[in-house]
Amino acid sequence: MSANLTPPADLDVRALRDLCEQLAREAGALIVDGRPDDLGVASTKSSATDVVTVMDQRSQDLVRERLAAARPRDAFYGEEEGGASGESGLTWVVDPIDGTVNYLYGLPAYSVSVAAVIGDPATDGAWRPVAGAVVNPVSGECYVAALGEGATLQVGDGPRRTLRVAEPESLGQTLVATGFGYEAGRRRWQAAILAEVLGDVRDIRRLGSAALDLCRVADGTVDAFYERGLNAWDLAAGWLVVTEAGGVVDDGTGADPRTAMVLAAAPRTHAALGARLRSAIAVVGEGD
Ligand code: LIP
Repeated sequence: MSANLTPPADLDVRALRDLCEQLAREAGALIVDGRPDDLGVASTKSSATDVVTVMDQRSQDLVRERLAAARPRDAFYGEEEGGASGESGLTWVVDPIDGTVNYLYGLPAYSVSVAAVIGDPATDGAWRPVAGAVVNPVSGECYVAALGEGATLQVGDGPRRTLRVAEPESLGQTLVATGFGYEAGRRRWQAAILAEVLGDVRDIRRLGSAALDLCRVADGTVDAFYERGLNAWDLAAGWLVVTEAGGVVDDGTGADPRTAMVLAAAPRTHAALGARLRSAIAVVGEGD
């Protein structure tokens, strides 16, 4: 039975959003200002290219410490070591550096993603974001959203701009962001799907941070995003930023987005790209 994902009536989603923003900004500042000159690979996870740096762990430790003080009854679910159960029904889902390879190489496309979700992605399949923030600490872009409250982008100290997804005229005019996994066999499947789709869209962009890819759908700097292999921490905040900007985010079949597939776009574009992806998968095969 899926968990009850209706937020409690007294849940202050605006306060949760503000806390997401505060934590994402603070952790973003840490990973830029505290980056060691000799930054290297501290360890690897699913493959030799799935890297962790000391700053991934330091960023997550900072966010977790702040949450332990501010929200001690909530659960915590982060990309790096150190999850924790809770009893409030709310879980904080954190990617301390989304786009770690970009961070390691010094490519300025990485982010800190912090979200508050109803349910617990660590223990059951059903969960939904109610507040989130994604910060690119190099560009100064700060995307925030709260359930029913819209989504905004602030760059540096500039004004907060309300976000609305773009709706291109056709699939052939659609600029599509996507990403590739750390496991070679998954990348081969992703490349085969892309080979099927590429001729039917405007072009693709591969930025290297799913959280930022999702936010770019919300701000209209890309028209759509899809990727197989994302985890809750890549997805949680960006999912809400897109839906609060008028977009659709699901697994390509109408169910909640999950590791098998995340597809995000304005409604008509979502339907067209979803159909094209399904036909591509019918040709290439389901993959793993
Ligand atoms: C990354 C995602 C990206 C995906 C990479 C990786 P990480 O997250 O944001 O979209 O293509 O394979 O999963 O590992 O940098 O947190």
